[in-house]
Amino acid sequence: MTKNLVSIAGYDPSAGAGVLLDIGVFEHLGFRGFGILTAVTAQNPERVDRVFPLAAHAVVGQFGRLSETAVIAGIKVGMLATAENMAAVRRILGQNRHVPRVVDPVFRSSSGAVLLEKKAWPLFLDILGGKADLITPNLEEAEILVDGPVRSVPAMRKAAAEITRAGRIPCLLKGGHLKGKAVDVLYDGREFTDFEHGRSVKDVHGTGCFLSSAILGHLAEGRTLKEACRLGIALVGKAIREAVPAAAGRWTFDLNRRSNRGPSKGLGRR
Ligand code: PXL
Repeated sequence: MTKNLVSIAGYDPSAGAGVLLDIGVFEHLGFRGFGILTAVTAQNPERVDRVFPLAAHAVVGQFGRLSETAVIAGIKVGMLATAENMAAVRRILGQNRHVPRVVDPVFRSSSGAVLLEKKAWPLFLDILGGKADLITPNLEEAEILVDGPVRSVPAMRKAAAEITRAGRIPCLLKGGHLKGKAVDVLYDGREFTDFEHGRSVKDVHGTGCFLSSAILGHLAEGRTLKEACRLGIALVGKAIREAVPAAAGRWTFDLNRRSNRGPSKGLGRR
């Protein structure tokens, strides 16, 4: 039977990021995707214009009714919007220790919009600590989590270990924006694994959402953490190569590209 994975995240109407993208990735990997909304955004590839957070009881209510009847095989957490939602999600994750859980710490959009209220940033590892199997910060998010610069591979190792210690969660620190080679560093609490990959010349929206969802899918298949990270990184790399232009010099994933007829022209307006 098809297994069910849940994304608890924000709503980007274009499916470039957030719950809609996550569900697309889950389905691509052969799962059924469920979505619990934490916030609705008004955005396009140029900017996130508005964030409309949902109340924490709306998040709890969505998950509560869903889990009464559906068997959930894994949970991915993305944009949370508010400290109250973060606390609500802590309880949800705590009640679902038996399934793989991946947390993508979303603080700001690539265009700079605040996607988690700033007062929640220093509390992130305290509140969600010990409640997941993996946390997947990029360099900027790692700098927020450790409150200091993270600009080199040695600094990434140090930060990944610090995040794992403070958050009691294994950490995959993504170095895609690093000067020099692109390398992601996994620290599982015992050892470091480096994943080197090609640097993308495309600025693709939603790569963090995509990767965390793909890793969750591979964990739910029963893969080890290291193997799930390796497969997730490979899949997002392939999806970036197949991404299509959106607007404003940005690109968007197109998981159906091979089944579409003819070359994709992207979202198509300008
Ligand atoms: O890529 C971070 C992100 C996550 N979730 C939602 C978003 C964005 C960025 O815009 O809109 C809903």
